[in-house]
Parts: sequence; C-alpha cells; structure tokens
Amino acid sequence: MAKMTEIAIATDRFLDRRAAVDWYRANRRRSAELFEIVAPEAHHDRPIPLRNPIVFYEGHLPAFSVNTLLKRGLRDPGINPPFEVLFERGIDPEDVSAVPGASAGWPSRDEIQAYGRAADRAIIEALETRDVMREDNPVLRRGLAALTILEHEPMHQETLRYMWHRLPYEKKRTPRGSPKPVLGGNPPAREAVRIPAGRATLGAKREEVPFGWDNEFEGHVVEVPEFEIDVHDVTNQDFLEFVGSAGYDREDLWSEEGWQWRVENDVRHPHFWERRDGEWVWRGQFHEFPLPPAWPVFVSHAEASAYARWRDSRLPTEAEFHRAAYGTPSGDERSYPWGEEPPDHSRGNFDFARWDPVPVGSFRAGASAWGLHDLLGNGWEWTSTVFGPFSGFEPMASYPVYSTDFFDGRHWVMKGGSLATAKTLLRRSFRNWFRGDYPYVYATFRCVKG
Ligand code: AVJ
Ligand code: FE
Repeated sequence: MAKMTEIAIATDRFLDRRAAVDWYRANRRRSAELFEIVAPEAHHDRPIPLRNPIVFYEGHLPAFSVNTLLKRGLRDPGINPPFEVLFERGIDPEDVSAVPGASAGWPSRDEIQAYGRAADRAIIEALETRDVMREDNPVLRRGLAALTILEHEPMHQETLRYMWHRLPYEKKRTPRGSPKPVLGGNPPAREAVRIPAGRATLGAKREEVPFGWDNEFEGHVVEVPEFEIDVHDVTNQDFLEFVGSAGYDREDLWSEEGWQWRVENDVRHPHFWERRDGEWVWRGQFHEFPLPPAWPVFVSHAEASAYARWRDSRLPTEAEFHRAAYGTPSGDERSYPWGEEPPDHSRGNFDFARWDPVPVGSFRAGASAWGLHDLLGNGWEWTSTVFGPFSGFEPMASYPVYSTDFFDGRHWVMKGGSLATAKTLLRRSFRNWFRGDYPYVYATFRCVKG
C-alpha cells in the first residue's frame, strides 16, 4: 500500500511539528466556521434527539485534545478538570428515553469558548515544544496522541454538518462563497458488474500506516467469492420505486429490528425527503429542492437492507466493498479506487467541498478498476457486516474506548466516505459505523447479488 503522503507528518522517529501545528490550526478554524453558522440562540438546541446539544461539541473538541494529548499523553494536570469530564465523550443511546437530562447543566458558550482558547494555546505549545513522540510511552509512540487529536476533530466536523442539517433554516445562515448545488437530471441507467473471486486486504498493518484507529488493525487478507455489484449508488429515483411499491408496508422485506423501528417511528420515506403539496422535496443543508432523482439516496441501514431485499439482492459485505473498491483484474490492490494518487476534488465529492450530494457518477477520475463510481465521497456506504474487531485488535492507548463499546452486534460497518468526510480520513483501512436505525448520517448503499 502506498505511503499516505498527505499525512506523512510522523515517521517512527520524527514528527513534523510545523505540519502538526498547521493541521491543528486548520482544524480549529474549520470547526469555528461551522459553529458560526448556527444562530446564537440555537447553541443549546439538540437537533438530533439521540445526541448531546450543540454546545457539547464546542467543548468536546478542545477537551478531547486536552484529555488525550496533555493529560493521558504528557501527564499534565489539564486546564479545567470539570470541563474535561463534562465534555469527555459523546453519547450513543439506543432510544430517546436513555438520553441524559435536557439542557440543564451545560456551561455558557462564552465559558466554553474561553476554555477552547486556553486549550488551543496549550496544545499548540505542546506540539511545538514538548516531547510528544516517545518510544517508552505507548500513548506517544509514533506520535499516536497527536495524530489521534488531529483526526478526531475533522471526524466531528462531519458530525456537526449532519447535525446542522437537522436545524430549521431560520436557525442557520449560509456561509458566503458556498457552491451552488448541482441537482442534475435523470440518473445513468442502472448497471452492475461481475467481480471475479479474488483477494481483498482489510485493515492495515500497524507499521505500515503513520496512524490508524484501533479497529483498523490488524491488516489481513480475505478470499472473496465472485459477486455482482451495482456500478452506482442507489439513487433517489431508484428508491422512489420502492416507496411507490409500498416497500414501507411490507414487513417481509425488513429485518425484525428494522421493522420495529419503522413502525414505532412511523417511518415512511427517507429522512432527507419531505412531502410538500403532493410532491417530494429533498431537505438540503441550506435549501429545499424538488427531489433530485440522480442523487444517492440517504437512508438508514434498515431501509437500505429492505430495499436490497425488494430488489432480490443484498448489501455488500465489508470484504466485498474492499474487493470492488480497491481490487483490480490483475490481482493488485490499490490505495484508492482510482490508484495511488492522493484524493483531490476531481475524484469525488468529499473534504467539505459542498453542503449536499451531487448526481451519482459525476467523477470519472474517481472510478475504480472495475468501473464503479463514487466509492469515496458523496455518501458513506452501508455494508452487511456487523462492526467488530479484526483479529489482533487492541484498544488504542491514546483513546481506549474508541471502538470497544460498539462491538455489541448492533452497529454496522460503513465504508467509503461522504461529502463531509475530510480527505485525511479517506484511507482504505478506515472503518465507520452506526446503529442500523440511524437515519441522520450521509449514508447510501449499493446492491449485490451472488
Ligand atoms: C466513528 C463516527 C461513529 O461519531 O460516534 C468521535 C467517532 N468517536 N469521537 C462517532 C468518534 C469519538 C464516531 N464514529
Ligand atoms: Fe469525539
């Protein structure tokens, strides 16, 4: 697998302090811009009932960096210990009844921002001057804690974006210079390709990447039998057929939990869709559009699985996704679907270039060896693989609870990346996951047979 030059800020013995500080500052600037979008009075709102209110995240980002690099790594006392407990970790409850008490108890935004500024000064000083790379400390080995905080922040920039997506339009303002949406016309014809049996590498070897989250290790090779997979993600137009043929009323298409979620919440269409005067509209980040037929449909795992069954197919396994995305007819494997070159905006809709998706198949330069489109960007892709540890898994020293709590059989692996995924997270081994009934995230899917 090729070197990840874009983030080669650390080698076994050397951390490019300048690059680390630049990356940290760029992260903080992007987060600040995101918080500025939200109207002042809405910062204590909870746009997703299963997540903490917006203010939590403004505290969580600096507190996570303090907890991880300064306290766990450098064994400093911290900056504001009560904040470092309050803002330590987000929540992932099963249902709203398990969400801890409403807005009571959250500090003011001014206090949180003052904390953020103090944290930034201390983190930058540490990255510039302290011994943040030490072989004798597993938290600092190969710059682990520094790289953990540098990847954590962009990961939450995606959380913020899909959370903002749920805010009413009057509670946010469109940043100047935002690109115009590309609605497109009709989608390309539905098409599938046959992928012959062959090997796929999942995860990464610890020594082969500068950084990976714990669930990416150990890298290993699996044999994948032959299968047939969609060239494009399932589109709004495709999914409209499912809605039109009463897919939401047919219990036989749904898993037991999926059906329960559907009924209890009276789900009748994708969360991003709404009905207005007898027409479907798509609720974009800053505008509503007549349903763009060629955009990938964003749905929960439960909806994706029901649709796949309706089409007499199924979701790909994690291994099939790898084989389709990174495999080649010659048997070699690539670092990215298109080859070895690092991601840029000609390859897909990612790295915060847009607020909403674009039509499927918009990036010819992003196609895989088998001719599949949009494997990275535009929307994460649900798989049929339950999120679990690879053989050789060990909780990471810098943040041991990153994955383990989610190895509960109720979370599913998503691969690829969305419009709101930073390009630094687009490495082949990166794994994302959510509960099967989580409809808020920019997640789509494609169907497989065989
Ligand atoms: C990997 C996206 C599921 O948002 O819950 C952020 C990432 N973990 N802070 C999440 C995460 C701790 C996580 N996901
Ligand atoms: Fe976090």
